[in-house]
Amino acid sequence: MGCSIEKYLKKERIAIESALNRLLHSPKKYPPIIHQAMRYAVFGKGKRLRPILVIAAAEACGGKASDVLPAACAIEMIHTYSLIHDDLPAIDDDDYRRGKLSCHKKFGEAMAILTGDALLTRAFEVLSGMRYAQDTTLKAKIITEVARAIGTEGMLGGQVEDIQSLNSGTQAEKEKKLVYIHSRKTGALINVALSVGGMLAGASNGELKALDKYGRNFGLAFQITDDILDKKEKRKLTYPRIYGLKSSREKVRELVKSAKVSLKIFKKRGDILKKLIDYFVQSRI
Ligand code: GRG
Repeated sequence: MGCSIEKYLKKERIAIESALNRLLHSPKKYPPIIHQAMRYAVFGKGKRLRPILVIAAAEACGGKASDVLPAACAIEMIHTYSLIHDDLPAIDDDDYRRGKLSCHKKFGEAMAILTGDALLTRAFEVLSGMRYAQDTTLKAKIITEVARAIGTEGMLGGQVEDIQSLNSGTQAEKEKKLVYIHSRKTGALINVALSVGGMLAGASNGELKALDKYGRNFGLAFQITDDILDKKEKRKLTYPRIYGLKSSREKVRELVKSAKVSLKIFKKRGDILKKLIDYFVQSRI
């Protein structure tokens, strides 16, 4: 695809946001407060990285963006749920998210917990209702993979370890723990976004393996970049804290390089995925 990445992102973000608007209940639907809170949290200044990865992966495998939009929106709903719960006083205690008050600051803690639950539930309802995935075995596989990626073996497990992590042990032990946390807390959803896009587009095993490799490198590089840029980082265990900024930037560059190598199988169709890692990771450090 020979278009600039900014144009591509603008076009896909418009498509994603209008699909989210269709897939989320009306703010007037009873009980209105929960539907208003769900929309409040979803329609902030989000980058829409994960749904864009669903679309780009599908396109790299010969699929169409319009066919994967509901799945892309489901992934964004799950991501938004994780942010709402992460911001709660009991976890990260953040007052602002996506350029405005965090969900619990706007709607209260109880409603924010329920809003996260509601988005998670709605995401699976959307995945189960996907009309374009005629193959019910494939649909079940996708639902299982998403559930696994965000459960205790994935995103939730990473979050648990992150909350408990201590800055102790040897460098090697700390790095092992960091990779465990990042590959689950941040990486698992990024990875499953790519594989859902690929699976819906009928990707071959080789293509799915390539997306997995790209996703692993992308997820880790994205999290290290976030930690490099986040001056208010409260966690004890981060790459910059263990290795310093210079080595962390070097690590990001290595991961980006490896991610791009894994895209060879897609030839020209992998160009957008290449541009995405440059845009969301490489160009930010
Ligand atoms: C389920 C209790 C419970 C908690 C979930 C896993 C989790 C807690 C939270 C993950 C949220 C988080 C802060 C992950 C770190 C990864 C990260 C950099 C998230 C922000 O993603 P962006 O930058 O955000 O893509 P936008 O707003 O652009 O979508």
